[in-house]
Order: sequence, then structure tokens, then C-alpha cells
Amino acid sequence: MFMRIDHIGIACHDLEEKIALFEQTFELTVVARETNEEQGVKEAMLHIADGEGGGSYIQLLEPLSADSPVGKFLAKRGEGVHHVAFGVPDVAEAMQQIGGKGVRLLDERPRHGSMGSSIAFLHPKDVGGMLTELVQAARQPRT
Ligand code: V0V
Ligand code: CO
Repeated sequence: MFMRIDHIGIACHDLEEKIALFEQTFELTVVARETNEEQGVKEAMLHIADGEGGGSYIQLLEPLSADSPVGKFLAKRGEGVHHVAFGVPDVAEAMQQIGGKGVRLLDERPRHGSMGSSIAFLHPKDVGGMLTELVQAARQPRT
């Protein structure tokens, strides 16, 4: 079902400061930035590697408000790993398969994610305390 780790999402107070830290420390490059109102975040993707059906990234997340998912997380736990996202070939199909096993889906349908992806979240309490995201990467143009 899972093809690769698509990204590790890291909650932070100051996106620009953490981008500089990750670029300088690990020599990573920001390949996309987006403000996602629906998810309540300003985010940046730092490329790690290319893989089957998409790449692997670090996703840095700054909340747009205190009552957003990342805003609440920061208030409760402080900065750190917020979620792990797995690449799947078809997010709707993965939701159906995983939901059928009794894991609570936090989304009724796929949502818009970073870089044109389709995403859905699973409840952390049903996955050993790990907020889990399913990612179907945007279709690559044929070359
Ligand atoms: C909350 N909990 C977590 C957690 N957030 N556990 C592990 N990792 C996290 N990130 C725990 C929390 O400690 C509570 O446990 C329990 O879950 C319920 O949390 P809560 O604080 O009472 O509830 P909320 O209102 O904060 O909701 C938590 C959930 C919410 C996970 C339901 O954050 C959510 O719907 N997240 C999905 C959307 C999201 O995170 N979007 C931002 C990333 P105790 O204390 O009761 O034991 S956007 C993104 O990744 C994008 C755009 C992308 O990749 O493209
Ligand atoms: Co994410």
C-alpha cells in the first residue's frame, strides 16, 4: 500500500528561521512553498530524494492561527515532528482500505495538499500516536 515516505511534517513557530536552519545544516533545497488556508498552514517542502510515484521531503509547517491543527500542536507540545506522510498510488482507494480496518479517517474525501497532491489524514490515536497522512502525488507530465 505504501510506496515510500513522502514527507515528515515538522511544526515550527517561524518558517523562515527553520528553512534557513535546515538548508544550512543539511544542505537541503526548498522546492515548493504554499499557504494552505484549508489546513491552516504556511509550508515549505525541502527535497531529499526522488522515488517511485514521487519524491521524499521534509515539510516545514507554520500555523496560520492558534486554533489550527499545527497551532494547537505547538501550544501543547512545542516544536517538533507533527506527522509522517506516506506515498500511495491512489489516495481514495487507500482511505477505503484503511478505513475498512477500523482506523478513523479525519477526512471524508481527499483534500488539496502540497505541490498539487491529494491528501488525507488518519487519527493519531488509531495509529500508535502518530498523525499519519496519505499522499497521492500530482501526476507527472509524460516525457
Ligand atoms: C494531536 N494529537 C496528536 C497530534 N495532534 N498526536 C500525535 N501527533 C499529532 N500531530 C493527540 C493529542 O495529543 C490528543 O491526545 C489527541 O490527539 C486529540 O488531540 P486534540 O488536541 O484534542 O485535538 P485537535 O483538535 O488538536 O485535533 C487533532 C487532530 C487534528 C489530529 C484531529 O490536528 C487534525 O485533524 N489534523 C489533520 C490536519 C492537519 O494536521 N493539517 C496540518 C498539516 P491526548 O492529549 O488526548 O492524549 S497540513 C499538510 O500536512 C499539508 C498541507 C501537506 O502535507 O500537503
Ligand atoms: Co503534510
